[in-house]
Amino acid sequence: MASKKAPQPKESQVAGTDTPDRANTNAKLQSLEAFRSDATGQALRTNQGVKVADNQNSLKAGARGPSLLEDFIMREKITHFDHERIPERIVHARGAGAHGYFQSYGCHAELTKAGFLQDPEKITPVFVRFSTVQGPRGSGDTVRDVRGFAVKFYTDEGNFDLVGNNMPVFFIQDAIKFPDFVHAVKPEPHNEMPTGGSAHDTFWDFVSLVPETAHMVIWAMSDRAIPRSLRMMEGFGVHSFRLVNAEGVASFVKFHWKPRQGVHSLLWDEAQKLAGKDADYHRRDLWEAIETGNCPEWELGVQVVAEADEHKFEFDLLDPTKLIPEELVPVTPLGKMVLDRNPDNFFAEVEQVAFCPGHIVPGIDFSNDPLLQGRLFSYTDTQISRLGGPNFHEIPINRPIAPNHSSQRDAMHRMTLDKGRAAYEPNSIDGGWPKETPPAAQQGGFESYEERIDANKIRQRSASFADHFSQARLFFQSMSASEQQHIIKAYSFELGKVEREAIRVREVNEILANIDLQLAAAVAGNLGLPAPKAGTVKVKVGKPAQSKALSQMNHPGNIGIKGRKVAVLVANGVDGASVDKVVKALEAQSARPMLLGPTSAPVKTADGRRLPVDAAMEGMPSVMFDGVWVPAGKASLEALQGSGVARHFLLEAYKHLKPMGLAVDGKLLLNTLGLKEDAGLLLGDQQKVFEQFFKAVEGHRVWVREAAAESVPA
Ligand code: HDE
Repeated sequence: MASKKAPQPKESQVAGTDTPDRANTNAKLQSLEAFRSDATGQALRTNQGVKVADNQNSLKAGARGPSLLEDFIMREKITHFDHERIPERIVHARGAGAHGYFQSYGCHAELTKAGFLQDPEKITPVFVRFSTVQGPRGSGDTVRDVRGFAVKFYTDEGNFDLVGNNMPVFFIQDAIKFPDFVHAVKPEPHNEMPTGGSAHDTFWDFVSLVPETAHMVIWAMSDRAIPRSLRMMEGFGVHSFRLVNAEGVASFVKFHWKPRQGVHSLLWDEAQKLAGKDADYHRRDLWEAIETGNCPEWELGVQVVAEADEHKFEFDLLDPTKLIPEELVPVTPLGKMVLDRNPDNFFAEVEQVAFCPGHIVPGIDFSNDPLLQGRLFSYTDTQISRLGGPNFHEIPINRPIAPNHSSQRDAMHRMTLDKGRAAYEPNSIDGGWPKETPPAAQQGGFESYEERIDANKIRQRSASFADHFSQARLFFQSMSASEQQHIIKAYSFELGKVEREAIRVREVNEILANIDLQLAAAVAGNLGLPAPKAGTVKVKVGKPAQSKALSQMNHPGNIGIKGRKVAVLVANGVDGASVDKVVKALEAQSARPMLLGPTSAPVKTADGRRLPVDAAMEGMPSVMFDGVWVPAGKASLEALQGSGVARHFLLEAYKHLKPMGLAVDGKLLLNTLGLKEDAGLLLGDQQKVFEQFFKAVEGHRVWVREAAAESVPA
C-alpha cells in the first residue's frame, strides 16, 4: 500500500500565499475573451446591428390600432424571449459557480505527466460549479442533500473536469442503477413533492431495498449534507482514477479537496429555516465572500495506491461505495485552488457550463469503476439535449484555452468558421492538417493507459463489491457524540415522513441494524418500532475501526474567522464607543460585522451620533450569522429586551449554538432570556473576551451548550 511521495509544498507556495501576478493574469485572460460583452456607452441595436429608435412602442396601424406583423424589432425581441429557457440539468439543477485558478505546489512528474502539475509558477484557470442534486433550479440552497463539486481546469493541454461531490462515496455501484436511484429520490411523480428533499416514500423504499446505498445514505443523513457554506465543504473525486507519468507508470488515485475555511455545517433547524428565509443562502455566501476579498481556497490532494497494491485492501478500489481511510493511505497535497472572480452572467457561465468526467488530459486516466464507466457516456449525452447539440464545447465557458482543431463539422449552433476543404484525415488537399501528435511526453498526444484485460463478456457484480455495511459502520463509529445524535435525528426525521410502515421497518431492521445496533435502536425508538436485536447479515470488522478524517470536528480550518459574519445588535441609545470597539476588533480579524437595528433606519447613539445600520433584525435573522454581539448602552439594551424580534434573535442564536457576546451591562438581558454564560456565551468587552469570542466563532458551534439548548423554544 505504499503511496508515492510527491513533493511537499514549500512555505511560499502553500494556500493563502498571495499571487501578485493574479490581477495581471485575470486582466490578460479577460482581454482574450472577446465574447464578454459590455454595453456601457453603446447604442441599443437589433441582433442584426440596426440601431433602435423606439424600444417603448410596437408598430401599430394608428396609435389605438392593431399591431403590425412587419414590426421586425418587436418580433425579434419576443421570439428571442420565447426561447430563453433551456432544460435544466436532470440532476444537480440548482447550482452556483465561480472562477479562479489552480497552482501546483511543485513538480509532480513522478506521479503524472499532466502539465498543470509540473510547475509551481504555472497558473491554470478554473471554473467551479457547486450544486445540490435533488431539487430543481429554483429550489432552496440549504436542503439536506449531497453537494456537487465540479471543477473545470482549463489547462494548456486541454480541459480536465474533476466532477466530484462533497461526499467521498456514492449511492450505487453500477451506472445501470442510476436512473432508478434518481427516479426514487426526485419528487414523486404523482404530486411532484417534496422539492429538494429525500424525506419521502420512494427514496426510502429504494434505499431500504438496495443495501449498497447504506454507506452513502449515512453520509447524507450526517451534517455533511447541510453545509454551512459551499466554501466549507470538502470535495472528492469519488472513483479511483489513474495518474500516469512520462514513463507510462500508473498509480491509482482518489482526489480530495480540503477547504482552508474548515469543514462546517448548519444545524437541521437552521437549514430548514434558511430554506425559507434566504433560499439563496449558499450562492449569496459564495458571491459575497469573493466580492469582499475573502476568496475561498482548497488544497487538492491525492491518495496514491501503486498498481501493484490494487488488491491489498479489504474492499475493492473499483467500488464507488468505498473510501480509502486516510489512516491507510494519507492524502498527498498537490496544489491549491483559489476562487477569486464571480461570473459576469449566471446563465452564460453557471448554467451553460458542461462538465464531463471523460474530459481528461495526458497524465490522467480512468479506472474500471463501473459507475465511472457509465458516467463517461452520460454527461456528453445529456449536454446534447440540454445545450441543443454537439457543439456545446464552443460555448465560451466550455472552450478550452488549448487549440481544438479537428475534422468535426456542422451540427446545431456551429460557431467556428472552419477554413479549408478537407474535413477528413488523412488528407493531402489541406497539407494533411490537422495531424495526429505522437504520445511521447514532449509532444503531448493523448495515449490511454495500456491495461491488460482478459475476461468473459458478462453481466455480473464482482464478489469483491459485496460488503455494504463495514464502512457505513466505520463512518458512524468515527463520529463525535453530537454528530452521532444528528445522524439519529436525521434518520428519525426522514423515516418519520415515510407513510408506509413496512418501509420504515425494513430500513431499521435490514439496513440500520447492520450498520450499528445502537443507531438502529435509537431510530426505532423514535419511530415507535421495536429495537432490532441483531443485524440480518454478518458484517466484516474492518480496519481501522475508526477514522479521524471522517469527523468534521477534525477539520477546523486554518484561516481563523476570516469571512465569518457576526451580527451586532443595536438600538437607539447604544454606546457608540462600544460599537466601534467590537467592529474594529472583528475587522482586524477580517470577519464581517453587520449592524442590525430594529428597522433599516439609522439609530442614535447615546452621545447623539447617527449610526447607519446594515439591515433590520427581522430582515436578517440570526440563522444568517456565525455569531452575535450586543454592545453596551442602557437604553439600547432595554429596547432589545422589550422587542420580541430581538429576543427571538438571541434565543435562536443560543439554540443554534452560536457564539454570543454581550458587553457587561448585557447581563440583565441574559437574565430575562433565562440564558447562562458558557464557553461561547461571554460577557465583557475587553480584548481577552473578544479573543475568546473569536475562538468560539472559529470553532463554529458551542457544542458544550447542546444539552442546555434543547429546552430553549425557538
Ligand atoms: Fe453525475 N450527472 N451521474 N455524478 N454529476 C450529472 O450531467 C450521472 C455521479 C455530478 O455542475 C448530469 O451535466 C450518472 C457521481 C455533478 O454541471 C448527468 C451517474 C458523482 C454533476 C449525470 C452519475 C456525480 C453531475 C446531469 C452514475 C460524483 C453536476 C447534468 C453512473 C463523483 C455538474 C449534467 C455540474 C451531473 C449523470 C453519478 C457528480 C445526467 C449516469 C458518482 C457534480 O449526465
